Amino acid sequence: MISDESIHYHTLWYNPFNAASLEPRLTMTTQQPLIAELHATARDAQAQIAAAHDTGALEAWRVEFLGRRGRLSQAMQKLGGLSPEERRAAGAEANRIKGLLEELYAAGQRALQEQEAARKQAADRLDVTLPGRPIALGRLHPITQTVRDICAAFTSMGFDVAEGPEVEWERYNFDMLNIPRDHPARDMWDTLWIDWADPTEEGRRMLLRTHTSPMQARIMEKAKPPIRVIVPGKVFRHEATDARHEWHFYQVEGLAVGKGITFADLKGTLYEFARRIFGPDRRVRFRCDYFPFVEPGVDMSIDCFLCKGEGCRLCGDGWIEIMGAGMVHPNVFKAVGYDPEEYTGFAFGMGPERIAMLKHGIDDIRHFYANDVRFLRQF
Ligand code: FA5
Repeated sequence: MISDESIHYHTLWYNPFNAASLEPRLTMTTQQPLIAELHATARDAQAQIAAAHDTGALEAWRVEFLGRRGRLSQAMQKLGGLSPEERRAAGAEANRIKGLLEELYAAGQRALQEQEAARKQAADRLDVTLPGRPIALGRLHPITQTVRDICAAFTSMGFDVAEGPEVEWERYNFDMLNIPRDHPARDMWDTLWIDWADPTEEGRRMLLRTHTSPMQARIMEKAKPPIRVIVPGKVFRHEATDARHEWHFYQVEGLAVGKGITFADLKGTLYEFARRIFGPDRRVRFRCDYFPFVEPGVDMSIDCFLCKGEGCRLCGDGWIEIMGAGMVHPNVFKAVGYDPEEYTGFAFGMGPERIAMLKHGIDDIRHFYANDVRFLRQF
């Protein structure tokens, strides 16, 4: 806020009648009564304007000294009663005083304008000492964190990371993986088809990929062994949901191809992966399973965190399946132009949601995509 002192200061600063400027300008003072009256008017004007702290007071000052019936006017009316010589001298002095009073009035106006501007500035002032509003920091979704952990476990074992399309051709999702059209194994994946087929090529139908395995064919089609790669990505199935099943979820595919790769390499790699993700105390189970693109095929399960392997509503038999795996089928090698006599390899496909459930003790997969921040904030 601007103080009274500073108004006073401003007024004086512009005041042509201040101590420095007033005296020399009144050196023409004579004993002529009208001139004496004019000088008294000027002194009073100067003294009173310092107290004009608002527009009302300044206007009152103007009316009193410069108004039509003000003191200067009244003094000037007396000029008519003077002799011509006295009138000339007093008239000149009256005009000079008038000029000085007008300057004084203008200075007062400027002072009030500055006061108003300063008041506005003070009112609008930004208080930089107030603490700022905290920026709400987001965090990675638990599944993103899990996918990254899985990728880190495999990259540290020498695997590369690749990604592929979520909208896929039937050829890569099924045909090249040893699942021809009308093969009953297609029923293993309830498929969401895209209502579009390539009219130039018979059988080129589109779908939302049901697993990340089509990337096995895409990668082998382009690259030559040795291959060691993992493929994280989203997959989609036309499936009813329950505590362990979503209709859209992530998978991380793995593929290793080279000369002399055996089932022992597959087991060793996956044991090491389980040790890195779950620690050494978790139990791992391999069971024979069927996938058309591997031979032999297995699934890998981890003991259930909820019932500690006893069997419960979440797991059923005490184990939660986290991935399918096996040795790459010779027909898949043939489909991509590899000689199955020369190369062998293993492949696996795991579900990060299931892994996150096991790691964090989450009893329903649907929590991950319900997007309830109270749930998500815990990770
Ligand atoms: C496959 O999708 C095969 N492509 C995996 C594979 C790759 C086998 C390479 C052999 C060689 P499966 O349908 O079992 O397999 O799915 C693999 C994993 O995905 C499961 O073990 C499970 O962890 C996860 N998964 C499967 N269905 C769902 C679902 N509806 N919701 C959440 N996770 C699922």
